[in-house]
Amino acid sequence: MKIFVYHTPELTPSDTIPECAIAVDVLRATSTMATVLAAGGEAVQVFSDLNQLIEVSENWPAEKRLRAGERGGGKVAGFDLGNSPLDCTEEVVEGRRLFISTTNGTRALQRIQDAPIVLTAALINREAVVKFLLEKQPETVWIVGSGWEGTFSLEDTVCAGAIAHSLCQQFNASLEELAGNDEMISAIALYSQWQNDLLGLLHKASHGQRLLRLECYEDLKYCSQTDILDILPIQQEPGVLKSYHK
Ligand code: 3SL
Repeated sequence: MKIFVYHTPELTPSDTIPECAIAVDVLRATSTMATVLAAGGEAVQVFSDLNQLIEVSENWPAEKRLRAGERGGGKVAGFDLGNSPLDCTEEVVEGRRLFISTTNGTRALQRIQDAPIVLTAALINREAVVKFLLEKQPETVWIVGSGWEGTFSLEDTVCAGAIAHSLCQQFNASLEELAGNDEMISAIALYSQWQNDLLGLLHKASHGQRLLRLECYEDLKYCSQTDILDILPIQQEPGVLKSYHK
């Protein structure tokens, strides 16, 4: 297995596709997706365009759908939800499909949606992702950070490092054996430095600061936890993610 880390979707090569691609948006899209499926959501369907989301979800029974829209960290007017994982309780999401559009996370997913295996990862479901990779052993894995409008984000790269770090340990493999690019090694270095204070790192991150200005302190706290959900969102058809079962 070779693991490649890309800090943003824009940095992924356009002439090849990996066997397995993983989208990461710790703050907060992929944390929300894992939370929705863990709380019994039927599926998560992602859109980059808000109008298209409304159009497609119109064909779904109203009591079985939820529309979530985020722009600039805030909830889009007229939508049921914004992008806070804390709003996705069992009571709200059970048996329903979440139609969601966010600034960066949904764009990252769309960039990788042609890979044979597409997963989403966050710190909260990191180990579920690692378990899957150990079981399937895909030859090439891309871990793609969503970043913020094309730029690097600490929280996505630290999550990529958390996944790669656990894989190295559990494979009992050296960095050179697993590293597909230098970014993978630097992601592990970032994780190694911050693994005991991930909330501290999220507070320093520029998007963490943006969310703190929007009073989303509890979201940062929730998203900074590691391995609390044994759930793996996996793409079933382009743009539609369900929970993986063996
Ligand atoms: O950029 C995204 O996709 C979002 O996750 C951003 S936010 O955390 O909802 O502001």
